[in-house]
Amino acid sequence: MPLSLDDIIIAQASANGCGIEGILRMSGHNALDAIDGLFAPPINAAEARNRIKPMTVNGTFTVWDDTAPAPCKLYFWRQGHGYTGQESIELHLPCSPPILHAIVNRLITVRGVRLANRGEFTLRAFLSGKIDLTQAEAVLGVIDAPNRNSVDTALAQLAGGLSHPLQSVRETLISHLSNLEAKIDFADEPLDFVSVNDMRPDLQTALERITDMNKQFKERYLANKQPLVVIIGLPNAGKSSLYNCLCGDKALQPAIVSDTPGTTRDYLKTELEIDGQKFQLCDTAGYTNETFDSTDIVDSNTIEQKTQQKTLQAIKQGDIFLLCAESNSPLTKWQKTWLRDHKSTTILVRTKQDLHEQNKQEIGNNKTVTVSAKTGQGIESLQMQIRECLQTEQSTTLIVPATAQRCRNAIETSLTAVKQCILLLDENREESILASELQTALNSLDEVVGAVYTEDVLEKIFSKFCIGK
Ligand SMILES: Nc1nc2c(ncn2[C@@H]2O[C@H](COP(=O)(O)OP(=O)(O)OP(=O)(O)O)[C@@H](O)[C@H]2O)c(=O)[nH]1
Ligand SMILES: [Mg+2]
Repeated sequence: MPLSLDDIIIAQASANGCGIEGILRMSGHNALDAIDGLFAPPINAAEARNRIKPMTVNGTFTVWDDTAPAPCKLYFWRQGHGYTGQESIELHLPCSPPILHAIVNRLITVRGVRLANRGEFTLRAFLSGKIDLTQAEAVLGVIDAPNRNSVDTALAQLAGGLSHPLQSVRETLISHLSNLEAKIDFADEPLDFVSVNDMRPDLQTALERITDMNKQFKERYLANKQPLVVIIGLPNAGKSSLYNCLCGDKALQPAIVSDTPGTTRDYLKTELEIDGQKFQLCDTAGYTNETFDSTDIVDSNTIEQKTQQKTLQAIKQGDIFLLCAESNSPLTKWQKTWLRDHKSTTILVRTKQDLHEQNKQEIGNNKTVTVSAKTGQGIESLQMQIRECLQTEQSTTLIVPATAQRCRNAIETSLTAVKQCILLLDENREESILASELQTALNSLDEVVGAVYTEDVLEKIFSKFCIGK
């Protein structure tokens, strides 16, 4: 993929085949000179390049010297004003494939113009600083959008929905990083620097913005993959019975149900669909206080430990959770904490309703459903709650899939680094350590907007475009 902005590129921007209008698009330094003598009336290039507004001229284009010229409308944008940020032209002609091909050939063979590569117009817009990488991906998002929601998302991103907050956070980080570096470099000088503590409110705002972006990235990720709904709860809470009930005849194999606590050891998964909304349902082994307290998956040998590891694994991948607790049981400490921390993604399922007349009072404002896997009571209402939960998680997605895929880890890294920097600030740690965290956060955000990039990354992004975009 050529990264040079020097040569003039051309491509057909309208669809192939016959139609009412065919569009040829050109971009590059002094692109207007390439059609000199072919477009009539002649354009005064110096005058055109002085105009602030784009110029439109109705005229003709000499396609073949021995034939009458074709009617042609010319649009001209001077340097810095068009889509690519370069001098650009569009020729709107009758949509006749022989005419369009002949003009392209003529300009290539005798005027030194080059055929554009896939996405090269958008690549130039990026290289000349007109748009950042997230906006370039949004262009592709608009072209590829399968439905109205996707178009809305892509247009919002193209309009700067992601670029503006990113830019503001980057400016904050750059300003504090340079302040810290100046303090380190001129530690012995009697200079007046901004106090390190003054960084705190700015970093807190930056953290909130990155957290919000990170949430959007996660939501897009969820929208792209089939969401995983995980059933969790204490041993014997009725999880496997609920799993079998929700799966009906869809499960390849039903989960084993027994009154011995700890029956389920491994986890089972089945693909289900509620009103067209697809997801995977996963049954897990009983989740205990000990599992909840262990911060990560540790090496373990006993069957119990291995079982708990499996549950932790499923939870890590889960998007929505059905926390099962028997209707008459008080909630344990971890269940209360879980419900508080996963409010929007957890449905509290009170099980075995047929056995208990009185249900326990619920806490907080978590979504709750009381069910009986034995009689089927409440199952339909639970299905509706699951569908609603999945839809809420997906409807707020503001990021096009390509950006989410490329940048998810980078946003996460910057989030961790800014968090860490605030912690270190509270511990009064030295400037060099704070600076290192800020640098990490900034590097990751630079990757997202494309302030730093490799040719491989650009190749990957722009090769997905069509020629002419
Ligand atoms: N009456 C009644 N019994 C139920 C209901 N749901 C589950 N049970 C019984 O409760 C016991 C435990 O059910 P399971 O579904 O195996 O519970 P679990 O949470 O998967 O248990 P572990 O896999 O051991 O963690 C079994 O004897 C079930 O028959 C229900 O809605 N009504
Ligand atoms: Mg079970």
